[in-house]
Amino acid sequence: SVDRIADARLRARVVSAEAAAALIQPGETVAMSGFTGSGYPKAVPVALAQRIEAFHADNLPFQISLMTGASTAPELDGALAKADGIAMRMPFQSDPDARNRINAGLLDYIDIHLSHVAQHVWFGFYGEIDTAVIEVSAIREDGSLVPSTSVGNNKTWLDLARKVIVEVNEWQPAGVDGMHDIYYGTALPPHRKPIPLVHGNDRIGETALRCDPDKIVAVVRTNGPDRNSPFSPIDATSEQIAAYLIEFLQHEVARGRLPANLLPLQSGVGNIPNAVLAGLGKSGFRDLSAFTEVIQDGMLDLLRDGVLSYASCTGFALSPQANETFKENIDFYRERIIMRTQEISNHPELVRRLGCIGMNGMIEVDLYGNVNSTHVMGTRIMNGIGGSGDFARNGFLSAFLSPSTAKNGTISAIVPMVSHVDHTEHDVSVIVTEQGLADLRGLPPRKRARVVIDNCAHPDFRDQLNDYFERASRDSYGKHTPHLLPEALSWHQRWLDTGTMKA
Ligand code: 0RQ
Repeated sequence: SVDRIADARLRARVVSAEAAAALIQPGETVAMSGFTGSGYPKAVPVALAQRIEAFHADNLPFQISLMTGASTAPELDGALAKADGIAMRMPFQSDPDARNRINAGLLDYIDIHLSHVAQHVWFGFYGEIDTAVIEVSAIREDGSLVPSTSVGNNKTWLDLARKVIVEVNEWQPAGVDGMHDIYYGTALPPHRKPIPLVHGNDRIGETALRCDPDKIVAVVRTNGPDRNSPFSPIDATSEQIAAYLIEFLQHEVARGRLPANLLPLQSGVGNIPNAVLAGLGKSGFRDLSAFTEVIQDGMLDLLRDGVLSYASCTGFALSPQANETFKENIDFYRERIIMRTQEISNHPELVRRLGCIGMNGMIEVDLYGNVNSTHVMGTRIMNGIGGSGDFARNGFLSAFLSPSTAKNGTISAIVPMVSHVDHTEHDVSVIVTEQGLADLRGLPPRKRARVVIDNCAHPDFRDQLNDYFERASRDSYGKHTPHLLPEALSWHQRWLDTGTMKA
């Protein structure tokens, strides 16, 4: 087979993962590839975790600041968190070990919009990047780097890092070459120009990443799979939520507010978005498109069946089975999938121009439509805001989806006041639970409360919500957005004290 490292200069720099990890020093800011479990480095982070553990065994300090595209995998976030090797993490994670350390107050986590990451690093808000560790699928003869299954912030990391370690992963299909679109036209204010992308499937960049070969200090060969966690089968609750959302989209088409093939879809990851995608496949829609961050199983099926004509993304989150399908049909998918840097996949200018339809999960929503996507009981972070805010604020419309209760029915996802705000009432168009859909567009606060309670709340909590809202409407200091401040967060405190939000 053809050597994936076609550049002889860089072939001469192949070393072991341990030798590469030895080039990373305590206190460094390290920027790695990886987005929702795809395209992250497989070997150097594990070797780095071992190096850190050896330091700690000798009572020597060793921690890094770690930046990526989004969440990664046990071999990256998990290994480094377990080794107590991360001082600061940004911008998104979903690893149980990292999450526990963050919530124990041992690891500093900065949760920011995914579209902000590259530009904030360029602006200098996070200091200098010492090392970039980037997985690629191949190195071309001219030294350019063909990304693997995610692009994320790799362009920025390669441009800004003082030194670069490249992992070349032979497990990734060689046929991804040609799928990527790396835009090199970004500049810093005041020199920015419009981004020349008018249709979601326009190509505006190059198919590979550039990197000054003098900065590449090590190349490591790997052969390992992406995280590829299986999806649980679609349950009745997810299916019901999906059905309400799809009915709403059909209604919008009938009213002439959306074209018959909708507008480019953005979809979060998880069970409910997967159910929405499966539902779209069965609903008679054709010629749809996706301008989103992540492609998960359901989108591959829609592409295969011709329901979706193309999908633009920055990474994948596939089950092992879907990954096999992807690899086997890579030539088909390469014609229909465009992988971009995350500053472009999530760019507010483009999301606004294209009129994306955002569909994301949430933890809880309040009577007025403020959404908490990240913090359980206002204090324990789950994952992070990810890209949901990029699409919620800037899209054509934005739907937030959740079961109406959590933790065996002890928690209402509809609360008087959210315990943490990720998406303000100004950014939220539609709320969907298995009880129904609340269309908040064009409604003032008190009318929003009415539809949220009537359409979305679980019957077990409806009386309690009505009671709060009625007393608030009577006794509130202001009657625009009525609240009883001493009670507004009492549901959360009650759950913490008694294990249920029920009064
Ligand atoms: O916890 O597993 O410990 O029981 O939250 O909840 O119902 O499985 O739903 O996987 O879709 O996650 C908001 C977290 C929903 C996700 C969130 C608990 C629940 C469970 C997971 P357990 P479910 P999902 C594109 C867009 C932000 C990022 C984003 C998310 C766990 O959608 O991370 O949108 N969104 N990115 O028990 C207490 C509540 C709860 C609750 C749920 N009200 N109170 N716990 N849970 N609701 C992708 C990227 O940006 C990369």
